[in-house]
Amino acid sequence: MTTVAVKEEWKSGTQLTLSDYNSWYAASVNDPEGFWREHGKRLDWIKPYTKVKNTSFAPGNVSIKWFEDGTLNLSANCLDRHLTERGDQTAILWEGDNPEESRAISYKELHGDVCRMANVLKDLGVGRGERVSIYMPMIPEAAVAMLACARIGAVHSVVFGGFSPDALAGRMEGSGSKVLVTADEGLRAGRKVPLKANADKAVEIAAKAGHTVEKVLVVKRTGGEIAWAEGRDHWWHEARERVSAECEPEEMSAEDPLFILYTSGSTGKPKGVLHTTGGYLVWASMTQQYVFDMRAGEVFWCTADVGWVTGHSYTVYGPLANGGTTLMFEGVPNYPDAGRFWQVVDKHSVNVIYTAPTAIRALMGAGDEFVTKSSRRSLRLLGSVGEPINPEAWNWYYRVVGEERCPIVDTWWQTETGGILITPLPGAIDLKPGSATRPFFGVKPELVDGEGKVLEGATEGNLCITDSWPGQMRTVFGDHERFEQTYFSTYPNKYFTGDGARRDADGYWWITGRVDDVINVSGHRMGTAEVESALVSHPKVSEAAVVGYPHDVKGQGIYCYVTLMEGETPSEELKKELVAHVRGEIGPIASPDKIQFSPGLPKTRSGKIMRRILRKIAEDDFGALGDTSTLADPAVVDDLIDNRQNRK
Ligand code: 6R9
Repeated sequence: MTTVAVKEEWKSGTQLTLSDYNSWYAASVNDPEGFWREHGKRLDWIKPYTKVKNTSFAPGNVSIKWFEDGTLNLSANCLDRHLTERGDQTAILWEGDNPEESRAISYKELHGDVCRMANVLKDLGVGRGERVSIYMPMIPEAAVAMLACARIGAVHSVVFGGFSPDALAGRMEGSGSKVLVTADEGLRAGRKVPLKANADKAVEIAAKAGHTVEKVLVVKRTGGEIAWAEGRDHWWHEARERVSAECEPEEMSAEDPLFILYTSGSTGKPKGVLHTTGGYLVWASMTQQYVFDMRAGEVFWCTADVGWVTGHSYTVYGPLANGGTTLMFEGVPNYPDAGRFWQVVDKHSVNVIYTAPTAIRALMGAGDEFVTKSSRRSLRLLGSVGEPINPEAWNWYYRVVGEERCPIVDTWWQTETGGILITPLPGAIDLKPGSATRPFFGVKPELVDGEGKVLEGATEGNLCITDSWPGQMRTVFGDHERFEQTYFSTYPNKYFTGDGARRDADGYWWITGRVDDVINVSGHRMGTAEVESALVSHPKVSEAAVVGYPHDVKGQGIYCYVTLMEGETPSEELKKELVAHVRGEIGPIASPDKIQFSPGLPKTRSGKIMRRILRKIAEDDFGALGDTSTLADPAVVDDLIDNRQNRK
């Protein structure tokens, strides 16, 4: 694959050069203590830290603390400290689902809104350290709610608005949220999303499980009909009139929890990834500045929903911590048509767009004309995140969208890492389509084989990180043992990412995808175990095995092998019923793409389903099934293949 060398016009004078990158990187790994002592100063601390790094990946004693004796408030860092210099500058530029609707909110206004929401939350009984769930559409009030929690020292748990009532209930229970912030309805591609109705159901489901949600704060978005529980439900637009627009920020310790975000793993229920205040914000703001070469007065657009970590770090916290203008988009890439992204870019003179390969592939499929009829002159940098970007999509993004003017930053990271870990710095690092290139400051990636042996040179293996960085997650909420077990037990003394990667002869990193039972569907993480448990909760299903398979637009699609109960008959109707069932249990993002009824599943004699084989069959790769000798009943495989071939 050809390298795209740094172009002269990518260098800005504010950005680091390659030699800066090299010397900063060396300093960051040789003397992390000294490096971060200096860079932690990018935040406003109430009480400056004297301790910098106190971290251990040792088995049985994993403990991660950064800047631990410092105190600060995150919302003051994102708002108050910008007021004198840029109080009237737009902080949030909101573009509605409807192309006629947009709003610009200045730092001053945002500060007032956040203070009001903070006071309302206090009136609803929220105190320091308590959890608040946020189930919102992409409207500015979602960011206001997050910042308001941070202001009063409450811990937010944002739940993606596309999740089902069941999923929301589980997350409210898991985080112990007594207060929920939601909206009457969301709006996506002209269709209404019944958020409050879902929230009502979720509160009921949680109540049955013994968890009481005491208060629901409701933002009016569409004005649609909703049910109302007197005493429990409160309108935001009414409550805000009763409180002051000033709210003193709470002084928080750097290691006080900031947020919980649930994410899928390879086993069991989603984990509550916990991030704390100081290290997280140092990481979000520093990566925001250097990866996107942030420049004053620019408009930065991260297309991710605030329900995902990318929306936390790069729609809300990174841009605001640095005093930038962040664009928040309520809609979808192909509504009213596949030119929407580029219309928004032109309308708001967007300088940097940060989106996912799945969106790029979908727009690429719609044809170049949707792109070429826009100007896009304002764009100078393109970002990609969420899944590996195939070189074809990379090239289209580079050539057609960016007209070879704009560098692409392919950024690899995870909910667990808080922010970007492997990425090019534009203007410094030559690009290779499909490679996330080089580690960010302080990040020490390593490749190991299945036994944990460290692999050197140009090679491929399992991706680990050998030392802590400030943005790293601190624990799984309420379950530190699961944290250690999940991330630090496979390869002792290292953080295991769950991804596979290749390092080439130039030291560039190429992420190859998950090596565990997590699949990546349109950039959304999905545990195959979650989809399986949704399927088997249907009364007609006795067993299910779910794997990913290559999908042109989504990256991976969801392929389900389903064994029915005795006496049930496979049918197209039943397939539809199962798809609807999974959507109801988890949400539309978990919709199965293919269901294959399978009277038997390939199992080892100890009863373990051999997913390796199921993956191959789903990929139509029948010749490469590998060793099937350990199967309890090898004939099952032939049946599955016959079935697959007949049904295509
Ligand atoms: C930020 C985010 C994390 C998983 C991660 C990996 C995949 C993310 C990627 C990428 C290749 C990239 N991933 N960025 N793979 N290249 N640039 O997406 O967090 O939702 O937790 O997903 O996404 O597999 O392990 P999250």
